[in-house]
Amino acid sequence: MRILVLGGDGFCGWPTVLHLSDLGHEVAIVDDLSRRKIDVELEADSLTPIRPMSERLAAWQTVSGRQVPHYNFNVAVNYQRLLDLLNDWQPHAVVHFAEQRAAPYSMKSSYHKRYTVDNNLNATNNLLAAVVDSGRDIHVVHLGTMGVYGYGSAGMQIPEGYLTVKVETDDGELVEQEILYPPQPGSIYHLTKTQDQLTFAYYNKNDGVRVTDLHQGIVWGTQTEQTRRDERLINRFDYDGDFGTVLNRFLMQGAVGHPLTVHGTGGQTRAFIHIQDTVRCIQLALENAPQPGDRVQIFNQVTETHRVRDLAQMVADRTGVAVEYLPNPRNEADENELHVKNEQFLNLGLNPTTLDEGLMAEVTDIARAYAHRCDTDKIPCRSFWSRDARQGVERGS
Ligand code: USQ
Repeated sequence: MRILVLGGDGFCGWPTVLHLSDLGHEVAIVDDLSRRKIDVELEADSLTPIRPMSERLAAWQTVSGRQVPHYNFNVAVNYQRLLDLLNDWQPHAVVHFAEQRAAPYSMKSSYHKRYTVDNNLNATNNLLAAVVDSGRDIHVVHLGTMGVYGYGSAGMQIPEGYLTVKVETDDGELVEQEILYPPQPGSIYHLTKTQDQLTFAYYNKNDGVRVTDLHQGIVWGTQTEQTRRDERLINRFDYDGDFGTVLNRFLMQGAVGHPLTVHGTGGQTRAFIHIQDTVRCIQLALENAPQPGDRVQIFNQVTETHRVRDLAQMVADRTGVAVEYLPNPRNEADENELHVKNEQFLNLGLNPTTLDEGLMAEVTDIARAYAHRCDTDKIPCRSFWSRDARQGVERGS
C-alpha cells in the first residue's frame, strides 16, 4: 500500500512510519516540524536525543534499505500542496496525526487555545476536502482520543464510538437509534477531537469518504521494534508539564528521584496503551478498512485502565521514590470509574503489551539511561484550567 503519514515526525507518527515501512509499504511523511518548534517555545527537550528529520530518514535507509520521503508543510494551511501531493503521489491511505495533541498546552493561554483549534480543525477539514477534490478513494485513518467520551458512563461499558438509544416518538412509540456517543471534552485539545468526529461523519455521509477514527488512550513507553534498531531512530519521550503524559512522567520521575506528581487524589481512572501496540493498531486499521458506503469506523485503541494513584504506587514500589499528592491544575473529576470496550482490536489479533511486562524495562532502558538530559525545572505543570486552579496550585491546596 502507498501510505501518507501526516504528522510523521511526532511521538506516535514516527514509530508508525517505521513500522509501516518495515512491513514493506511505501510510506511518505508530511510534517512541518511544529512539534520541534514547540520544544523551542517551551524550552523543553525530549528526554531522548531525537535526531533531525534528515538524519532520522538517512539512518532508516541505512538500517532497512527503505526510502521515506519527507514533505515539509503545514496541512492546516497549505491546502494546495496537500491536494497536489494526493494527486501526484496517489496514496491508498492517509494516516492523520497532524494535530496539536497536548491537553495542558491547549489550556496555557488564549493563544494556545486558538492555535490548537485553528490547527486541528483546519488540518482535518483540509485533508477531507482534499480527498474529495482529488476524486480518489483514499482511506483516512485518524488518531482520535478516548477523551471524546469524557471518562465516565451511566454504569455501562463505553462502546466503540456509537451508542444505541431509545427515543419516544410523538405517538408514544419507542424507536431505536444509533448516535455518536455524547461528547464530553475535558480540554480545548479534547474539544477539537470531538469536533473532528462530526467532520468525519459529515464527509462520510456527503461524499462517501472512508474513515477510521481511533479513540486512543494514554500512550506509555518509548521504543518500538524499529526505533530500537539504531540510536539515531530513537523516539521522543516527553516529560515536561505540558507534553509529558502521566505514566511516562512517573517513570522518568522515578528514574531521577523526583517525587511522583499525582494531581489531586489520583482517583482519576484512565485508559492506557503501549507505543508498540499503537503502531500495530494503525496497521490493523489500515488492513481492515471500511467498505465503500460504510459509516465511519470507530475503534477504541486501549489495552488496560488504571487509576493515577495506583500507577504512582506501582512506580514508587519499583523505584523507591515517594508519591506526592498535589493540587490539581486541571478541572476534572477527582474519582471516576472507567469501563471501556476494546474488543474490535483484540478480535483483529492485537496482543497487548502489559504494564507488568514493560514497566521496569522502560525505567532502565530509557528513563535511567537518559536521566542526565532531564531538566527538573520542566517537571511541574504550569498550565491551569481556570483561575481557581491556578490559585489552588499557588496556595498549595
Ligand atoms: N496527571 C497527574 N500527574 C501528572 C500528569 C498527569 O496526576 O504529572 C493526571 C492528569 O490530571 C489526568 C491524567 O493524569 O487526570 C492523565 O493526564 P495525561 O497528561 O497523561 O493525559 P491527557 O492530558 O488526557 O492527554 C493524553 C495525550 C492526548 C491523548 C490522551 C488520551 O496527551 O494526546 O488524547 O492522553 S485520554 O487521556 O484517554 O483522553
